[in-house]
Amino acid sequence: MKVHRTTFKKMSLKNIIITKATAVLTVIFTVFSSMSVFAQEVGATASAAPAKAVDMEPIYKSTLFYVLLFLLLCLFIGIIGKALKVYELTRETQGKPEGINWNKINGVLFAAFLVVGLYGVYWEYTVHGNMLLPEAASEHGKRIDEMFNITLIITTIVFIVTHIILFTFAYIYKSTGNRKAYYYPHNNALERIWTVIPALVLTVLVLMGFLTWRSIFHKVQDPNNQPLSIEVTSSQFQWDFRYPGADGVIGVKNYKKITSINALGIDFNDKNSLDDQLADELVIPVNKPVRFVLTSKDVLHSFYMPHFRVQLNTVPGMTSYFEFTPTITSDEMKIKTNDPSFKYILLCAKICGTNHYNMQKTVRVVSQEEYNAWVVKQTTYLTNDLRKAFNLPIPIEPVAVPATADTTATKITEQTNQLAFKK
Ligand SMILES: [Cu+2]
Repeated sequence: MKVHRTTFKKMSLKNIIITKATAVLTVIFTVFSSMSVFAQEVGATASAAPAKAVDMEPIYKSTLFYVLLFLLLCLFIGIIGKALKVYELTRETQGKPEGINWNKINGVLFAAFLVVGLYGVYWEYTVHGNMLLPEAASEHGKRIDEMFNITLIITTIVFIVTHIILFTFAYIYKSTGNRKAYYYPHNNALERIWTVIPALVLTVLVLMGFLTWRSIFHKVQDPNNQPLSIEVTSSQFQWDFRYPGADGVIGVKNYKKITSINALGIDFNDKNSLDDQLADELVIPVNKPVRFVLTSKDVLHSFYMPHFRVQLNTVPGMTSYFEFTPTITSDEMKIKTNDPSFKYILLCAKICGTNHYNMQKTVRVVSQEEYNAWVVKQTTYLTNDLRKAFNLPIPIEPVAVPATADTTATKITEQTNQLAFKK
């Protein structure tokens, strides 16, 4: 029987050593492989734009430094543990009482952890709390912020109270050898209290979330203030914006119509498409509802405008909608945030591929007059080449021809560039 147990012990020790070695090797392998992938990508980008060559040596060096530092720390802790063990065993063989009161040390560590931890929470709330987004720049955003704040207040109170109780009890009631633990297996009243109170609080929070969600996604439209529709097409790695033109309606599109000159696959057999406009930046009028029609050409992307508290996935093969009303213009926000370079931004919030981080666009919220002046200057999507492709009559407009031809040229170069980049 004894022999059996020793073999079992040896086996498990061996297993532990093997597992630890495997774990360390896995970490090192992962770090180096991800670093080399990163290096390749940086190399690819660097070759695309030779001016920006990135020196990888400092990155390798610093990673190696931290890996070695970590291994050294493990070794150091191991040595201290062994030294203490030897000390304890020596005292035991000499018949002396235990030299180190571990219960006391653990109790003090618990108390210290409480103080340091609570200070950490305070630091986090003040230092990083200052980096929070400015006030919501949309109608529904205020409701989302309210909900966020209520949840944060409740969870903070619960967090602080429970942690004070937990660590104080661990300190006060540490084992001293004079006390015996009180056997207290069950109390129905306590069970009821700590089941009912969280259930009630969570029900209120979930209901609030549900009602807020409904108010955002099931809006009753005001006939006197109809929303402006803007179509957003996401692809790796860009956003394309289509404005509805004078008729206020965005035309139909169909992926089967995608060609080298019709990157979005717009169907010009639909009359509503004829006056649709392309825009390079997102400009929206203040205090007017904007209805974003969201689609994706390749993978999942996420339409994310943090200042308006807007985020929704764009999904290939389906259309999703997000309607909201911006309430603060870009200029007003510059004054409110005391930052003359303030810009609203649109980001992709899905890790959609290697150049995901490049999917950033500026959003401008302007007055209705400024918007009207801006929108008439935007080019129409329909070019003469597209007119030919869809058998539409080509108007004789000497001024418009070079401008439209130019847009087509840029579109095609853009696409060729992207193809070259993918290779
Ligand atoms: Cu994306």
